[in-house]
Amino acid sequence: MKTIKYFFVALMLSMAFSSCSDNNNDDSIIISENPLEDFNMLTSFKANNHSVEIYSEQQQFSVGYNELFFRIKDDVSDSYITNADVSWKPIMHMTSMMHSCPNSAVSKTKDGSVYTGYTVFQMPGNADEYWELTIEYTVEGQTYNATERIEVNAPADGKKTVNVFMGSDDTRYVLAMMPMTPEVAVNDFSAMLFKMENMMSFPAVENYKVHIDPRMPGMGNHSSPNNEDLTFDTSSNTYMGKLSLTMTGYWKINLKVENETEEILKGEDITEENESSSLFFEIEF
Ligand SMILES: [Cu+2]
Repeated sequence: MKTIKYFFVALMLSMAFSSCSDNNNDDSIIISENPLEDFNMLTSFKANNHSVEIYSEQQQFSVGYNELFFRIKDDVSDSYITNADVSWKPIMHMTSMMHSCPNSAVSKTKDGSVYTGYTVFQMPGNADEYWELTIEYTVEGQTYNATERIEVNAPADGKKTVNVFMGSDDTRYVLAMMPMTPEVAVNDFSAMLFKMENMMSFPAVENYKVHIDPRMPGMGNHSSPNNEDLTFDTSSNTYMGKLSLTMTGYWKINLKVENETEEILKGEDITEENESSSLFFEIEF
């Protein structure tokens, strides 16, 4: 979100400057600058005489957490629809079943034509199985649907940033790492945890705890000092903690998920005999 906020500030500043310049050539006023031009357009598709354009900072729809931005253009008037009521539903069509994934509600940004939300794809598509995104939007009392197949790929670097697991409470969970830019430092680190209520519903889980134990398997499985386990933050709905990375290279962040009654639902301690937890994220930088 930071990037887009800065971008809007920059856009407003540029408009302020252009409006108080002496240049009285009104043609120079840019009416329809794309507020998402610094982002990558992942797909664009047509339905109901509208074009739906989906953007991200990422290069592709990727397994794991995806923050997405989109606009809906009225192709007849060639203008973007502002302040529509929008919702969405990602569905994966597998050979034997269909399922959704954790995803947020869609919210409006400061630019009325830009809508945003996140999805956590827990698996990639393949030759026979694919994801489909349905966007439902209401404009002037009329509700439209637009559905398109999307390509969800494994992360380009092959690193694990999402875990789907069965807890010892016989509940299935999805645990996703939030994007970060790792540095040799004590980094802010966060994750989101969802319960798989059924194939279509993945409510966020609050007030659990995610223990972290980062290790470098290639270097005697050493750890690092000053890590902080992830605890639930109500304002962001994420689990936040500190990840200490003492050098560049490959790190395996071993995890344990603990519920409200301090019971470990999944994950193991790292010991001489056990060098890895069954639950982990990976970072290489
Ligand atoms: Cu699937």
